[in-house]
Amino acid sequence: PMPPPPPPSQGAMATGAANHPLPCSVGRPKGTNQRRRPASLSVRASSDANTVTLLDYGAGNVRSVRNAIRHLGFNIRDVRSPEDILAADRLVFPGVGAFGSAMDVLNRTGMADALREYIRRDRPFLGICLGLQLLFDSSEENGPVSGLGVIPGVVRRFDSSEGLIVPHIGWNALQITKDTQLLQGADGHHVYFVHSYHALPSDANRDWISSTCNYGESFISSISMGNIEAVQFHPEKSGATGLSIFEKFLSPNSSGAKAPAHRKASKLAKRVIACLDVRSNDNGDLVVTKGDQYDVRDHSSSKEVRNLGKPVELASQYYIDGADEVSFLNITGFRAFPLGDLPMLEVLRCASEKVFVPLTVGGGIRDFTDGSGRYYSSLEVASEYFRSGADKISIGSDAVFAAEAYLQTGVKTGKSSLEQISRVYGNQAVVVSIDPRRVYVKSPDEVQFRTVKVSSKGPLGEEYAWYQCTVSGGRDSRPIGAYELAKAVEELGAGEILLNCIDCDGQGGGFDIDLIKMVSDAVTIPVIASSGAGSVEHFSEVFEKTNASAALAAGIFHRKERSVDC
Ligand code: 1PR
Repeated sequence: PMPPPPPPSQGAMATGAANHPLPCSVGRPKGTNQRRRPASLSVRASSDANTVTLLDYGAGNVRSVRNAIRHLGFNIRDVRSPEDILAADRLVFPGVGAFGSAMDVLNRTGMADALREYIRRDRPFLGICLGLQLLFDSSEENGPVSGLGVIPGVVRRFDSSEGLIVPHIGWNALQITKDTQLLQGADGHHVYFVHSYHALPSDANRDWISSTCNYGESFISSISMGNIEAVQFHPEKSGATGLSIFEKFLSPNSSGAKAPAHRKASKLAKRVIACLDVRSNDNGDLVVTKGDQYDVRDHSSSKEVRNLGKPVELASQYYIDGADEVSFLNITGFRAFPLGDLPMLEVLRCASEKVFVPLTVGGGIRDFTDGSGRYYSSLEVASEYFRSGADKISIGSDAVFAAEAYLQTGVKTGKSSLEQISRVYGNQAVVVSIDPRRVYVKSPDEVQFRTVKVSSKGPLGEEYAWYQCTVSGGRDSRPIGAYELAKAVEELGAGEILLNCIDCDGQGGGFDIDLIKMVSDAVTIPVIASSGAGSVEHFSEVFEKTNASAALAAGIFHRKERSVDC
């Protein structure tokens, strides 16, 4: 589930208000059947109508939920003790991390009993993602593990044995099964899901279900009973539709913000991702830039880094234009240590206050020892990105080295950045970015790597090509192909692959269909097609001809040739 948890060293109790060192100049428009009895708990005085209580049990980053609540004009009171739960007027519970560790914390702190009691009293409650799953009897996740036991049923993993892509990541349609205020007008709307586990409808829990969603099979996307609501999707990351749902919970008399007209398809939608390559220019300002085949310097005599605008402004614009996700790639992160890169962290903090769809950030995620000899693990680097507002992180160079080592030894050491981060944060939070270059060959026998028969022959009439991976932003080529890398990183715990192609980058001539088909047929995790979009037809083509789950583009949006929602 999203958002992901931080490293275990962070401690287990409520974290209090999100750390928020610098203000961003952001406008904030206003916008039962209890089955177990808890131990007795006293109740404190209750709060004012504009304050919502947030159960952040310290297992992860709930910055996005906080940002959405504040954006809708509400204050947040953090739960610090079980009594705070019982004193709440309105409780939001964005469960994060794995089911078992969440239940451990809730049981150990007495919050599990307080939650059961709060729910038994039918007090206003909104569970999000794991916050829905925990209401059930138990989960298979690293288990079986017992849940809160409020709703009958077992939470199970999606079955990927028939090729279903797991995690279920992306925008999928709600099918409303019960008339509730929360989901009024949301039938058929797409909302953002990211999860590998789900609860299934049954006779025993039928009365609870307020909507279902279809992914491989029909699963429970929300429940509603009296004042108890919970959703499997992320309203805080579901754009205007999600904010409208959230607002209906926060101020029940509102009709919610205006949600966009609903999209008709009733299956997982293909995503369109706006990408911002970010780096410091020669004056030291962090700018959005864009390369041609990864060369971001002007071809004029000045050779300056191309400056296409300010990162937060552009990200906000693409969100408003309808991007399904926004990615920031810190393209020189491989040089400098990103924790020293405070402007980039500040960009993330500010963007996450304005952008209510998933944010991915990549660049420089690796173990690192700084000039003073201080060692930072890649997990610390990733944690800093998550804390600053990222929903997913993307690893480039370091994943190539990890895959090479794995393919050489056949041993998963568990120590690579990819393995560590996906173990702690869940694989849905870890994207691997691949930067390959096409290498033509006359025959597949010429190389040990997987080749494709290319649609357009090479300069010497070659009919085949393999795709050689690179590191450090295309500067160094490595002895591994994109196909081999993709398979290896899937095994090491990647949740998604961002598949670039240096030859096509910035050219506007279309995606490399041969490459994308080869890789998206080879793995069962989602593949994001990237590089080369120059027209609307290029997006249609890549979705028709390959198994890509999403398409990412940069130049076409920066040049304003097309708006994201075209
Ligand atoms: O290796 O973990 O530090 O990560 C570095 C990250 O920065 C990688 O994800 C790598 O792809 C990216 N990167 C490094 N150098 C460059 C560069 O351009 N010089 N940008 C770079 C990669 C490629 C795309 C681009 C698409 C779409 N950018 O993400 O946005 O090709 O472009 P288009 O639609 O204009 O064709 P690490």
